[in-house]
Amino acid sequence: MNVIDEHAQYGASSIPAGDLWFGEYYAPDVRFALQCQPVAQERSPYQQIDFYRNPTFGIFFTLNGYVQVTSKDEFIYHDMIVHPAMAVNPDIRRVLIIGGGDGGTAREVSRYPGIEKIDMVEIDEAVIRLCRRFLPQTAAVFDREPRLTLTIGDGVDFVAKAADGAYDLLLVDSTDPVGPGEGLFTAAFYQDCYRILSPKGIMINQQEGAFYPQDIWEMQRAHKKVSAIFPVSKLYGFNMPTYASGYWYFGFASKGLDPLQDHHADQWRRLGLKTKYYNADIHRASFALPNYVLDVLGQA
Ligand code: AG3
Repeated sequence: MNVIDEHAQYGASSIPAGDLWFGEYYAPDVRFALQCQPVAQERSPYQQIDFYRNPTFGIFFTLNGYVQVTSKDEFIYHDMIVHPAMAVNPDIRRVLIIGGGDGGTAREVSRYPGIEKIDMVEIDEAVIRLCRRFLPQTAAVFDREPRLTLTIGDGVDFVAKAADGAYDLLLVDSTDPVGPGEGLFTAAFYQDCYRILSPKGIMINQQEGAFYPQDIWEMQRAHKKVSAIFPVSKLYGFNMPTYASGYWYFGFASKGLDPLQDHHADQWRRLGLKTKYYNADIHRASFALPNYVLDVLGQA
């Protein structure tokens, strides 16, 4: 288990001995830890779900021991999964969110008046139920968004059954490729994603980190498969304090639109959306990759 109960050992710590810590291993010898109070735990048919409270990060929850969302930094992830694609194709009307049971991705999508429908398919109702109760910051959207249709089910089946060209934007807000998220990292799934996108369609998918070996391996596999199917397949990064190495990536894939050449910065700005992380400069900068990341992708 990832929860560790231990004495604070570093420096002249103000943390009293015996406090409870949540720890996530980034490598067998590297662990990120947050002092915590347990809030709720549930073992669903799909995964272990744990909610905690930490003074600095607020409420946070983990799936199978991996941090998913914290109150403090979720704005970064949710800005970055939604806004870049919306600034590339301002005509996006029909959106499909796969996963994202906390509601943060749906919340950001719902801010666009031009969006006509938001379909969302989440495999685990327990994530939604617990987020509604403990994380209204992200989950309140479920109770107030009339354009949103929530399906509890398997995203892989959902896309397999969806009609050709049915969506302008797919947001794959998945966990890591272990457990219920696994199918969302397969070539068959990406193939269906391609098929159900309109000609100006864009797919954004959670594509891991590029620093620790396990994350690198998963990033490489995902990127290779997406690039084999989509003519445009790029990676963009963002600073995520509670994910491994503090830096994380999304894949941007499309049938032709390019995230930089087709960036409609002025049109996006005119919408007047207030964002705490995303802006036009961040949009451009996020697609610039460090050499070691290019190396991971075989593009060095
Ligand atoms: N989705 C999971 C991001 C990856 C987390 N992985 C990790 N910590 N190893 C977050 C859901 C936000 N809506």
